[in-house]
Amino acid sequence: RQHDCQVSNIQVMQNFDRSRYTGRWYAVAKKDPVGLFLLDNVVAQFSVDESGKMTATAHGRVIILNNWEMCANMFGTFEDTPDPAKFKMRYWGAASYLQSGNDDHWVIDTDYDNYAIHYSCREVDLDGTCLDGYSFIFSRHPTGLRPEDQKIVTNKKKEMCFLGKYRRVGHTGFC
Ligand code: ODT
Repeated sequence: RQHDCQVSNIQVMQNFDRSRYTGRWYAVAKKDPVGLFLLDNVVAQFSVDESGKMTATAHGRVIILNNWEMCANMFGTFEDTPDPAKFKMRYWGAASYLQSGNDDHWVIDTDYDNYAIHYSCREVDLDGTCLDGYSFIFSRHPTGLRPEDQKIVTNKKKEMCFLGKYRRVGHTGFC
């Protein structure tokens, strides 16, 4: 039941605390959606505003118009849902030709100080599994995940049915 790949059965972070989640997160791995956007050098910065709403900025290397490489500066606002770890993320770019949209944004697991696991399913199939989704593995450390966090992350990749679908996200200083 836990690994039946039903999007609605995927467990998310219990008692998610958005204020402990604030600050910088370095993407270390990513499962791409159809029509991937952010390639590498991806860093997200989460904040909580005066009214308690979560917001974020992110940057990353992208290639647009087939061959133009640039650093995309992105913004996101998060709409709360009844589950404290599940949000709707409205996002847009600093420039109009960058991607924009409204995605689910789920925090699957985090210890707040070292690792975080994000999940978004853009399209749920008729059988309840995810047809088009993406996921970021984040670290507080630009150098990557600590060895002790790696098995937690591997287990969660299995639960999300994304095991084997991630690629490493490098940090080369491009952005
Ligand atoms: O890169 C892709 O292929 C799809 C992802 C595009 C969404 C990027 C929007 C970022 C908006 C600012 C929010 C930052 C928070 C990021 C945390 C997780 C990933 C969206």
